[in-house]
Amino acid sequence: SSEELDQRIADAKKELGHRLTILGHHYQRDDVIRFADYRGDSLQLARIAADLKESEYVVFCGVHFMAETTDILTGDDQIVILPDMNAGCSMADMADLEEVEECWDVLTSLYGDTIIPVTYVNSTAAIKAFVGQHGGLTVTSSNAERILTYAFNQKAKVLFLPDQHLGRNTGVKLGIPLSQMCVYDPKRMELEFPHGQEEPRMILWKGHCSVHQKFEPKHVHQVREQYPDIRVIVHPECMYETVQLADEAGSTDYIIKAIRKAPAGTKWAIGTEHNLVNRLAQEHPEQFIISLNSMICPCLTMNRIDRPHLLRSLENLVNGKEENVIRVDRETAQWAKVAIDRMLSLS
Ligand code: CIZ
Ligand code: SF4
Repeated sequence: SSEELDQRIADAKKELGHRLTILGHHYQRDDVIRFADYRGDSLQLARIAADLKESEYVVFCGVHFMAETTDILTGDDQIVILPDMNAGCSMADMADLEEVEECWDVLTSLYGDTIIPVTYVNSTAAIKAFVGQHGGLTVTSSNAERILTYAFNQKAKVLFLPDQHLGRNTGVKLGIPLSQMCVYDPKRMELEFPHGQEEPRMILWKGHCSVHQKFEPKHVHQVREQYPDIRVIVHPECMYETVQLADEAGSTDYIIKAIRKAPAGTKWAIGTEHNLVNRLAQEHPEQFIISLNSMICPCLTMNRIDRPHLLRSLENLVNGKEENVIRVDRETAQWAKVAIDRMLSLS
């Protein structure tokens, strides 16, 4: 039964005591995140883990690339476990190393040594390592403007991986016209110039988040028609046209803080993952909160981490069995860490 499951998870957690830390991403289900010692976005969680020297095990309730980042930052100090190995990220999976190497060849043959690669932290460790090896760095949705500004001080052009939307939205904020952005399609190994063939300053990888892509301009028009005084707030993984129509756009942390500090009675339509929107609505009964898209927009892979998977991971550890360990090979980890550390030193 449901109570039994909760009880067994609590018991296993208690038995492991300080040897265990459970991390929970904001997009996790309510019934899982309840058991997390810490909640946060992907980078906050990895940094928390790196500071927790006392625990042997980190059970990461989130998706694969986040567990990798946690392993990269904790090094040999902790063993990182992902309760379901199928909890991937469709966006991270849109850029694999071979494709990025091909792209790099195409770009360097066209533009020589004028490009710096930048990758959103929502990418595999292999891509972060590639970026680290080629003089680049990682970004998150909360520091993208600062990091891109730095990148453009290094080189004339930026290759932005793997989310075209975060890349485009941030570039526009920095004043780069759409006509100076092109899109690299890894399937066709070709550059696309949707806004005219000017010399590009940003080359956007043709990747996206399947969840945030579901928030469209028509949804902004619909909620405003229904609630004329509503504020629309979206994540910058949403498409450019949606972000332009919204009142505000920002990272998960930005959205949470905006809701917290708004006067009671503010009406909000939020364009981000369903579990987080739902939780914000529960935690803030003093606000009126709906999803920007009335169809439920969950991250299916985040939702793969359910109580049975969490329980299995914990009971395995109680029995001395380490299953679903996420360990990035040390060479990849070392270069990925170079890319992450460059970002952290600027944050
Ligand atoms: O969309 C995601 O997966 C986000 C915002 C992750 C994170 O925590 O950076
Ligand atoms: Fe990946 Fe999107 Fe899910 Fe985030 S919400 S883990 S970017 S698929």
